[in-house]
Amino acid sequence: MTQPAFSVPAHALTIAGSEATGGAGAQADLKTFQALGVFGSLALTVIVSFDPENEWDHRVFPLPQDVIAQQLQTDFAAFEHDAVKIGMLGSPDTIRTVATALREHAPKNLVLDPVLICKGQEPGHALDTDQALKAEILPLADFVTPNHFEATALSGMDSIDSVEDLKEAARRIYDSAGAVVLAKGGVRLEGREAVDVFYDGERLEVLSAEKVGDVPVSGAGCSLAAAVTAELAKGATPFEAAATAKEFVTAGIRHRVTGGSLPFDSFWQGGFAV
Ligand code: PXL
Repeated sequence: MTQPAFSVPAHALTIAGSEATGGAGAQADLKTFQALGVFGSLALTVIVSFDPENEWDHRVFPLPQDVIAQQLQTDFAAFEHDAVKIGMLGSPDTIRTVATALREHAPKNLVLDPVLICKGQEPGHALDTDQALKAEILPLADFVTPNHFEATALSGMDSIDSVEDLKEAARRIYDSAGAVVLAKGGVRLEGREAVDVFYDGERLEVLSAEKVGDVPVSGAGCSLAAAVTAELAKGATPFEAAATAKEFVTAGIRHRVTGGSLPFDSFWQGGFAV
């Protein structure tokens, strides 16, 4: 009889929100883990459903704290994760619940995508949540992936208008948080290249790729952080993880999903394999 071929893939957990269309959030994270050969677990924090009758505005339904805590209990009891990603937490209560579990289990390779706002939301709509994220989760993170807006907020800079500004933001965030930083300029900085800055306290690197269009693609940020998480889970160094994640994101944006009724395109994790 043929022996079954057991697999022992690297294992990553995402603590994130559901985004019903599948472009962003936990769906993007799990698809990214799978595309990069990593087994994924999920603890769901909120359920987001864009409202098609109200300009696809965000409807955010937070899950009860005991439901979130129980998922974390299950996930941490089930596996020793090689890396953990934090996506949308959504409220100060959830931030406390998640921080408690993280302090108790101290997972390796904690990657924070500091989701302060999503496309279509106003900056500063939930300052208490932003502050709780900074106070309770950021100090636990090993790696943080702020976008242009988040890098401005976390660095305390007035604005980020150039690659030099983005480098300065990455340095400031590293100095205050002690986590490796991959700060994303994306389409927000002028020029033909989409530029991200990596800084680990010693090595400052600019990662760039030619821009594909000039509007953000839903799920690109989630997928970048998830790709960093997957690569760290497999044993990559932080810089190797950032470089592969940049390639993964460039491919997913190039192969973006268009054609539905949404007012934006969606990231395609299948693009990397094409
Ligand atoms: O892209 C940020 C993001 C993260 N997580 C969830 C989201 C979004 C944006 O829509 O809905 C659940």
